[in-house]
Amino acid sequence: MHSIRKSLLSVILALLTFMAALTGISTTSPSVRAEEDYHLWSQMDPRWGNVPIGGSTIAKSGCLVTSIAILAVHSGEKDPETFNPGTFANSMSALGGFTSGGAIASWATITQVLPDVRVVDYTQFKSSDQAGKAAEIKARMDAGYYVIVNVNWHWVFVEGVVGNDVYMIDPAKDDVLLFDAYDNSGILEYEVFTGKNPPPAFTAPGSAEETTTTVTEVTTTTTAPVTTEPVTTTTTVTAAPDDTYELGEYCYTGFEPLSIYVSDSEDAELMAELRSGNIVSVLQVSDGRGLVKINGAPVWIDITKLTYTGAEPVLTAGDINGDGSIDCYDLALLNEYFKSLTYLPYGVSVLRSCEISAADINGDGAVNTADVMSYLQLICK
Ligand SMILES: [Ca+2]
Ligand SMILES: [Ca+2]
Repeated sequence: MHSIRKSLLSVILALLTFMAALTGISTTSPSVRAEEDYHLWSQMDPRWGNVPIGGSTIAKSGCLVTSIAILAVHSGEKDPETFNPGTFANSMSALGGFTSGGAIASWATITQVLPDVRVVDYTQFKSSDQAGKAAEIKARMDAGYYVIVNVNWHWVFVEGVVGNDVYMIDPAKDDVLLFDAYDNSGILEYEVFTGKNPPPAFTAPGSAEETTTTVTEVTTTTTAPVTTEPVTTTTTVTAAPDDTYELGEYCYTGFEPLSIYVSDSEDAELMAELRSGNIVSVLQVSDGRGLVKINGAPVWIDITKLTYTGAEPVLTAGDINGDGSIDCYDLALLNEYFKSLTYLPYGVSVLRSCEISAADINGDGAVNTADVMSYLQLICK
């Protein structure tokens, strides 16, 4: 089963890599910086470009390492005079933090090196257009988090959002506007991090010369209150009747993982952890708790922490995100679904059941390699 999933992932990876080549992720020439300004940090910088990460180097595979190093300085945890992508990579390597391919082996290792930096979410964009994606990033940053965006497997640090413009620090390019430098079709995923301090006020470069509208938007950005995680269903419902809650699919939207234990006893075994965006199916409700089945075993969880997904939309075959077209966004969701099968227990999913049904693009009742091939034929024609 795993080998099937692996081969599926390989096919999707190959396609997306091909698309990345089309959209032109390029590298810039190495350059020595006169002053230590982390805004200019490049993964190709000769001071650390050859520093090994697993079997690779920062220059070859260190875009995420460089982006996280930028985050550590930008958020006030580290001083750029004594810390940079090279020192960060060496600290990670000392803890076995990289795979042989140069990927970060475990998010926890990042936090061992940078105690204030923690991965709290890794997710697909829900929106398919620039405005929607910019709004998603801004919402996370207004909530006090940092965002690093994945563009066709290349990672860039987001410094701020003004209107629909997403300003980035790109380890491989000098460009600052995300959607000018990269095609929207490749901007599909992002990772959310904590930092020592919330994102500092951001002013778009040259904004003094911009229009009044833009300046107003900057003001909105800089004065937005920093809030804690937006758990939307934390109200006490002990006294609420059970018919308050519908039976059906619920989504967990909190940033912190929600632990599910086998029972209420203090030494109960951890059964699963729900992450933001995970879907569970509630079969029964009692005393503010919902009965779900995880790996076939019934367990009660706090339904007040979950959000009812509502009635199922009617989705046409192939259109997983229901935006009316069948494209790489749907294929990316299918990719995410296949990946999730390797780490989520049965009963927890990244997709709603209606979305899984829509992923069965050839309508044979199963979601598998044949559907991936159908997507590839449709998208590549
Ligand atoms: Ca779609
Ligand atoms: Ca199928």
